[in-house]
Amino acid sequence: MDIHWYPGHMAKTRRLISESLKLVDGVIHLADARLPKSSQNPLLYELAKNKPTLLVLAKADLADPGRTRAWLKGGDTIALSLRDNRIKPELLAFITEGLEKTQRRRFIRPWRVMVVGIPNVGKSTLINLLAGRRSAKVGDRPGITRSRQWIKISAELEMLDTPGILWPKVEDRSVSVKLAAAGCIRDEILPIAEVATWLLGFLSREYPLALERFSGRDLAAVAKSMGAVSKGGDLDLEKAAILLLRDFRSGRLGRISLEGGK
Ligand SMILES: Nc1nc2c(ncn2[C@@H]2O[C@H](COP(=O)(O)OP(=O)(O)O)[C@@H](O)[C@H]2O)c(=O)[nH]1
Ligand SMILES: [Mg+2]
Repeated sequence: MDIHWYPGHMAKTRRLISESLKLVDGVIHLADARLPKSSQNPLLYELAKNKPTLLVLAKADLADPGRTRAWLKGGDTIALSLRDNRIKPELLAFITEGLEKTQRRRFIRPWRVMVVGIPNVGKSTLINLLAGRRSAKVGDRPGITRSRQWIKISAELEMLDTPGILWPKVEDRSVSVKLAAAGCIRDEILPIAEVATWLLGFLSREYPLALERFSGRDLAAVAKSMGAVSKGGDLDLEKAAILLLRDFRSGRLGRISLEGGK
């Protein structure tokens, strides 16, 4: 395995999430629509085995709509763009209806939920969207802080103000490279040129149109087309990799999924 996590950190995160889970009626497991499987951490289903878990896929605006549709088929999942405020009623209905299906309604207080997901999937964005103000803290910290607070979302729903942060589950290099390309693991963890080269190979096979504006399908061609040149005049492959990944992550290469149905 190429990626090292610190067991102490993982144990602490796990414990903090478990503690928070005791307080809620259900969990929103937030994952990324561009990699709906690899951006989940199945550990959550183990930690939350007694709690209904609702899967929400964010960043659907960046994902391939056909693949997202195929992936959602028959499942109890929703895919949406958290950058679009108009999805709020749909998301609220998905959460409350999802909870109502699994347990008897508690009339004494609103449903209580928490958001859990790997870094950068959109947890803070989701909390801010539902809370209607900038209430979630920006910047990740492992697990949940001690000073937990409930945010009132509606008459029926309250949410913990701090999300649970799980580390990505990396099974092998084929998963880690996808997570890296999507920005779900830090760029320092895998060599960026390797990630960009993998992405170029994937795009040439699956989304060749995305590469049309480059003169070829390797990093050197990307460097040439994007003007990534060092002071000495050599092609700067590292810079080309950074620019390519930036364009992929922002959707400038088109709506692309790295996995999912077809
Ligand atoms: N395009 C797009 N970007 C999103 C979406 N959700 C979150 N983001 C962006 O993804 C980045 C990480 O979001 P953040 O909420 O901080 O993730 P967190 O680490 O899980 O809390 C931010 O730049 C968000 O603006 C989405 O649905 N679509
Ligand atoms: Mg956050």
